[in-house]
Amino acid sequence: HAADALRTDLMTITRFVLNEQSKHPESRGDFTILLSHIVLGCKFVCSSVNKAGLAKLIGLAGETNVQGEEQKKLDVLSNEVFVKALVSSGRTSILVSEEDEEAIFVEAPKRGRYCVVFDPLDGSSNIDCSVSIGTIFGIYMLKDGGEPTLDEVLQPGKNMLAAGYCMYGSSCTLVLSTGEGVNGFTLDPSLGEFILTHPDIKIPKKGKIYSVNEGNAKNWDGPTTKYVEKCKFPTDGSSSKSLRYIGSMVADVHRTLLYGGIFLYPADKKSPNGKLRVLYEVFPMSFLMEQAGGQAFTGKQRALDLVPKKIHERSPIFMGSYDDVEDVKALYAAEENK
Ligand code: P6P
Repeated sequence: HAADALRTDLMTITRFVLNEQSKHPESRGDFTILLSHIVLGCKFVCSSVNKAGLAKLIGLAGETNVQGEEQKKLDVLSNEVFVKALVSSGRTSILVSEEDEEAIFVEAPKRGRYCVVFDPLDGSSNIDCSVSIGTIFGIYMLKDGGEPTLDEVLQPGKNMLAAGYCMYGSSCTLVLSTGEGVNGFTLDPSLGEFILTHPDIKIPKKGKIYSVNEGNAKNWDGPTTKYVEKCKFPTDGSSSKSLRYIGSMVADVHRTLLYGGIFLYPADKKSPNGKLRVLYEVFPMSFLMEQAGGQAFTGKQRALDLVPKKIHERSPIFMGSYDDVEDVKALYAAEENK
């Protein structure tokens, strides 16, 4: 009966968020409505990503529409879906998307109390070889009721109310934190519902995997070079770490969150601020790592303490198991004290 009870007592993401909402009696349910629109966007992208290969290979009707328009690139399509879903939710005032150079200010009648920063399809260069890709998002509350300005989204990541990602891989998995731990949900395509499959995710305190693009090694700074060296040739008698690098942030971070270890995209001589974007890659993933008991460091400070000055600003990042990031921090501190 227990198995039956489990099967019939479906903890969907909507029910989960409503439970969270019930802990805040003052809540008006706006956040729940906002999240339901983000979830809708993820379901759409999941369906499009899964069809993309087929559409491309066998020229399904979707490839060019009746007006003979070229099929939109999947990341452009995904962006349009998320922007429309978020604006129509009536709960947002400012949107920052990796796909749009300028922030989107929602028209007055449709405005709400939240700002959403997102990468609608991160890692989209990996679509053609069917490597997992994902949507990454973070949610801020408007600081004050006035006319929304860009300052409302140039907040440190520690001010985020929620963050998450949806990974489009062998299954469609949505990992979410609303500030009280991290939970993972898997899309059941037969129901069209995200079901709680990974309750209360905690990252192992120390891991056996490091994840970095070794091809950039010649341009790394001293502490990063020393750290990677330690992973490969440990001097404390421990065994070497394994290298796992997929090149799609959502996939590399998801593996790190579940298995432990460290994901790093350091600064290098060519890109002194690294490659990953602060608002919609570094902050949401750092938020999740801290909520899961790990940490995230930029080489100079706690990642979530960064105050971005521009919406597409980049930062170096070291994130994952608490002890592994501590090792990186010690090497940067030693460099500082030279
Ligand atoms: P590199 C994908 O293009 C992306 O933005 C992230 O998803 C990924 O972690 C990173 O870039 C990979 O960059 O330079 O190693 O190919």
